[in-house]
Amino acid sequence: MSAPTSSPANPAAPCVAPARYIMIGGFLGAGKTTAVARLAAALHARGLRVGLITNDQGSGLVDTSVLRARGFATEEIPGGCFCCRFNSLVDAAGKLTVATRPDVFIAEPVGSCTDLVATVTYPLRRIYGDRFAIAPLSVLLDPQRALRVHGLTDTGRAFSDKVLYIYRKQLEEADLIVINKSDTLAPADLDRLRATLAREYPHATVLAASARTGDGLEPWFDRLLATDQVARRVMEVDYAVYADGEALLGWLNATVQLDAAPGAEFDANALLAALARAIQARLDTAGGEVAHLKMTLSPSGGLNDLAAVNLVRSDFVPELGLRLETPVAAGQLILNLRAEAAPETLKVAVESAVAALVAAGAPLAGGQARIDHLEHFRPGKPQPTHRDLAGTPA
Ligand SMILES: Nc1nc2c(ncn2[C@@H]2O[C@H](COP(=O)(O)OP(=O)(O)OP(=O)(O)O)[C@@H](O)[C@H]2O)c(=O)[nH]1
Ligand SMILES: [Mg+2]
Repeated sequence: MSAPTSSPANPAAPCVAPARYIMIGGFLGAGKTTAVARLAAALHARGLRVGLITNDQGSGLVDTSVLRARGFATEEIPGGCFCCRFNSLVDAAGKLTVATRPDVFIAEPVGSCTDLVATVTYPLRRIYGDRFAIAPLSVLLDPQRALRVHGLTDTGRAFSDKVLYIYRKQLEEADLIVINKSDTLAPADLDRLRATLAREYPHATVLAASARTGDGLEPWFDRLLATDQVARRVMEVDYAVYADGEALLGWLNATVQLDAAPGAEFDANALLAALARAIQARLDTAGGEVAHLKMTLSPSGGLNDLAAVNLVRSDFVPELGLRLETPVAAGQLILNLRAEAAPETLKVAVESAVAALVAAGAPLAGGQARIDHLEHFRPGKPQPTHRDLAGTPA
């Protein structure tokens, strides 16, 4: 693939080869951002320029902070999903083009979003066909969650039916279903899950990989680079059920300034883990199933160093994916929480967990926490900018 050159009149418009547009979807916590970072690194190693686009219903995104910390050019689209903010998606590609002239765009849609083929990739192809070569749509899944959804295990708390409607619709429109986190699966469970997915979603190719260990990624990445999405009839979506499902998910984004007592320092890794456990315990008491709690802590005045923690199910453990090597005197916490619970429940859980951490003294070295920004809401009814019922041929 050769690098596109941009026209001064319209910086998003390449004069030569179209940039490849890769979208990696999947439910909340499936491992999309981890996979995006892996794919971006693999493309970089092949000498390709990469531009990343993140997306969320709110602002203050952990994913943007994680991807930028890894050194990738990243634009974010806050305040609504790609389908409802289609023009922002194209603008984001334009901004990245001005900055880095990417050969490949990788976009991560919101994990509660579906109908992306009809509302994003088909319109992109129809309107900007000469600008983007659209790769097959990948939908990642967390196998532990998938075993529950497909009735292959009866352990753990489940989402309600309307949330599961979105989950299943995501898989229904996938060209490639990627069973991610294969490192967490016994071979027999992987076989059962693969067989179930192949039977229920016959249009899709089912792959297995681990974005964490790197196993199985190359064959998937090769497909994303070598093949284009093939147009087929779009699936039917009941937007009333879809909207109800989204509205069952509480959403909370916050940024918190953390300061140790004068002259003191605190262990950011331990603090993140303790805060995640405290929020988890409070939500567990309230009965809400966690879809994804993710937090980053960046030291004040630090460059790209970051500590990060994730929790992807109520009955799992918070995992520290990135660590800070040395204690910090102050830092900014970004917190994104999505769970099947009322937004007010999330707010109470987060605020009381932060207050308890300060009151305990030791985790913050006797310091203070100041919540600078906190938004909590239920995602609004999805209202796509476009909805194409058929794709123009590639
Ligand atoms: N064991 C294991 N964990 C993984 C793998 N891929 C991702 N994870 C973990 O899963 C958690 C969620 O990963 P993300 O990449 O943030 O998931 P996401 O789909 O982008 O989440 P949202 O953007 O919130 O929807 C993190 O703790 C990751 O480290 C994998 O292959 N194996
Ligand atoms: Mg993500």
